[in-house]
Amino acid sequence: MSEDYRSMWSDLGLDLEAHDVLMNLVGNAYQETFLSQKNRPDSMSYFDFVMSEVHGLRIKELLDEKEAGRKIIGSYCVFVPEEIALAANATLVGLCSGADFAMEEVEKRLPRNTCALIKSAFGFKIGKVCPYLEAADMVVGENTCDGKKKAYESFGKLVDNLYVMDLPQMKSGEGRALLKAEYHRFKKEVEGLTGVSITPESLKKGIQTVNKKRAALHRLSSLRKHDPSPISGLDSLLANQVAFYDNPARFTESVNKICDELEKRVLDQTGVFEKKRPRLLISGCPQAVPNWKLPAIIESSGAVIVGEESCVGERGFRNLTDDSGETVEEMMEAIVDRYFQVDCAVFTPNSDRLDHIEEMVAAYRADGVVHYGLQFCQPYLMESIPVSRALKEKNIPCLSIETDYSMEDAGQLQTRVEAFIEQISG
Ligand code: BJ8
Repeated sequence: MSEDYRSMWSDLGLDLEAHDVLMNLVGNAYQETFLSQKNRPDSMSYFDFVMSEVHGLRIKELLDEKEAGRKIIGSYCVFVPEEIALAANATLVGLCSGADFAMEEVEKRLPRNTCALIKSAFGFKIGKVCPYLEAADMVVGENTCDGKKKAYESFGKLVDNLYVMDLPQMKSGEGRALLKAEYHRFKKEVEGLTGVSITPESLKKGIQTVNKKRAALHRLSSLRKHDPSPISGLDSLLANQVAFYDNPARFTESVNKICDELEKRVLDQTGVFEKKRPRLLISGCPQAVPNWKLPAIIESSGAVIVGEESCVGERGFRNLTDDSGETVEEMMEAIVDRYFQVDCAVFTPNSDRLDHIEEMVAAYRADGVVHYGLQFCQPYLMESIPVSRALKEKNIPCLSIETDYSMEDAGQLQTRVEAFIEQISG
């Protein structure tokens, strides 16, 4: 990394020493997990570049955008509508929450039995290692699970620009009305932040930009329906992860380029792995960068991941937003309709999610499902029980994993995953 970046990080208030530690950790994990894979699509080099510059060039771009008058909004949840941010001349970025950091300090502010994702958000702030968070003009929290909801009360004491969005818990008329009211409140807040009023034209453009990004991700995931899969689950997950902070138009173009290459592979019947492998679907909690532990274990154990039923995956980009409205009001309705379909486990009841898992198993021709629940995540761990029961009733093998971000259980996970793969291959 160049000296320019060091002064940029220092100006953002990062702890350079701690940041070096984090960057080394991510760099080594990336090398071991991604670059060591064989037979990767050539166009994945774009993502290698993005990852090598994850706290460098992209942050510089965001700071340049700020210089030119745009605002940066950070978020921790796929319920924060990027369309509205873009329409008001702001850029939305996902905030890092995929690695443990400054845990001793974190556990002075949060109970030990808090999920790793929430702890990570605190650790990156307390440890001063996330330039996205420090560059953000507004940080959006959301009332989803109880853990996040209560944690934002303390988080608000660590960041001075936290905005909390309320979210419904039921897919009822009242729930939709709450989401609508909250999206209007968010729109007003963003307009206040940027000083730019959203117009029908800007909102339509925002919707179309995000739709194109999601359509490119659909195209990529559809290619994984082929057997053999032309791309590894790890590389596809990486694309899903990068979607949260890359420039949307450039990201879309790069994903489409990968898809062009993968289509050729499909025509030539060349997969990413030399021999046939069991096909698995991962379902459950989101996997933020650099949380690659479980997928790395699964693919190094001889299976290929063909889909993610996750917010960093199909749950996050499944639906497009209708862009046919002519007024801001009509398009806001379409945005509410689109997001109200997200089947996060914080909703009750949440039968749509089970239907989606079953649909995905069929569409991606998966031989089994690995349910991924973060330790202490009540919503997903609770749902893992009815999910695995329903799958087993349909003779779909399911392995429920409960883990965190540490590598302590890697050996044990490997053993369980290998046994599961053997069971479904036998
Ligand atoms: S829409 S999944 S991104 S809330 S893992 S913090 S649920 S205890 S992340 Fe999520 Fe939005 Fe839902 Fe998606 Fe709580 Fe569970 Fe932790 Fe979680």
